[in-house]
Amino acid sequence: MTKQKCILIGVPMDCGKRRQGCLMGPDAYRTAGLAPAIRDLGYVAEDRGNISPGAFTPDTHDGRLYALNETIAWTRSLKEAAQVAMADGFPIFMGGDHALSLGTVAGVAAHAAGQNRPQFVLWLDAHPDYHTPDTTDSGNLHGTPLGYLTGRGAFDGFPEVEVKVPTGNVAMIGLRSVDAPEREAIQATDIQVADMRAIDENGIAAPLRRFLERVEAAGGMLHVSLDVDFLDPAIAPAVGTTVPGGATLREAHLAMEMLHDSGLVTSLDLVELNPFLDERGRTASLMVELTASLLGRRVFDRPTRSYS
Ligand code: 4U7
Ligand code: MN
Ligand code: MN
Ligand code: MN
Repeated sequence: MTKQKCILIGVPMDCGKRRQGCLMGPDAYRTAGLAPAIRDLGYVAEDRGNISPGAFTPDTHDGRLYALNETIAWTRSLKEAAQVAMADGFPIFMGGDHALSLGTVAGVAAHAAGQNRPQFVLWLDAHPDYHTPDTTDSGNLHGTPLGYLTGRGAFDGFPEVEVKVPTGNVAMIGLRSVDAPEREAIQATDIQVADMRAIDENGIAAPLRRFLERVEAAGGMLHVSLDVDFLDPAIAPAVGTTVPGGATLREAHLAMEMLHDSGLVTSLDLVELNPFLDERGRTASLMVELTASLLGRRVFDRPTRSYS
């Protein structure tokens, strides 16, 4: 990516699931030094502070879907904020839980359409987050953003997704917890999937390279949505939905390094960090390190200093 301005946007959204704590995420990233790490790499980093949802009718929490009104209010304001930020630079959304992607990706995709460019989405996550309000058992809306963004099912009350992300423009890497209705639906699409079994067998580089080649060939813009639970809980404990058997430290860094080298990434979500569950800030710090890799931090400039 060209050395443009990085725009940090705090999203203290915590209503996408019942377990609370993600609202502390933005301040944990600030404390862990996200902005200085970005500046060290030669970028301008502008922290625009936290955004908030617009007014909404307080949720009664007795319905099937948890915090529906609040989630809709966040989605509206995030969609708008994402569109504005895309016009100014490279937005980094510091979450907040994964329900924030309902809004960020909708806004980013609307911006891409205005540029006449196709939007691609890379979902780095243990989960596909491909539910609809009808298929979710938990009622937790952080499990639904890709269902919403691709136009799957009815999302009553949510803003219309004018610019849907075609399923063929989505890659999910790191999957290891997929609910039956998600599995069935995904198998009927052309979504590119690399679950942990595939990563064990072939490594993470092969599926990522294949996806990046497709983004490049299409002249696409690429949004990366990085869920903390993509990582193995042994290295990233600060998340409510831990699933063993996740990406290793090097798999995650390699993915970030390849994303940087592609020059294709145009926006980023950092989601699901729950600082209340962290151990001396190690997960927040790891997420900062991964962001630095995505923005070009490296050991040596390849290929001149590579001794392979
Ligand atoms: B996350 C789950 F049932 N699928 O719907 C659900 F396993 O943003 C988990 O990826 C969703 O952390 C996880 O509640 C959402 C569950
Ligand atoms: Mn997720
Ligand atoms: Mn997840
Ligand atoms: Mn989660």
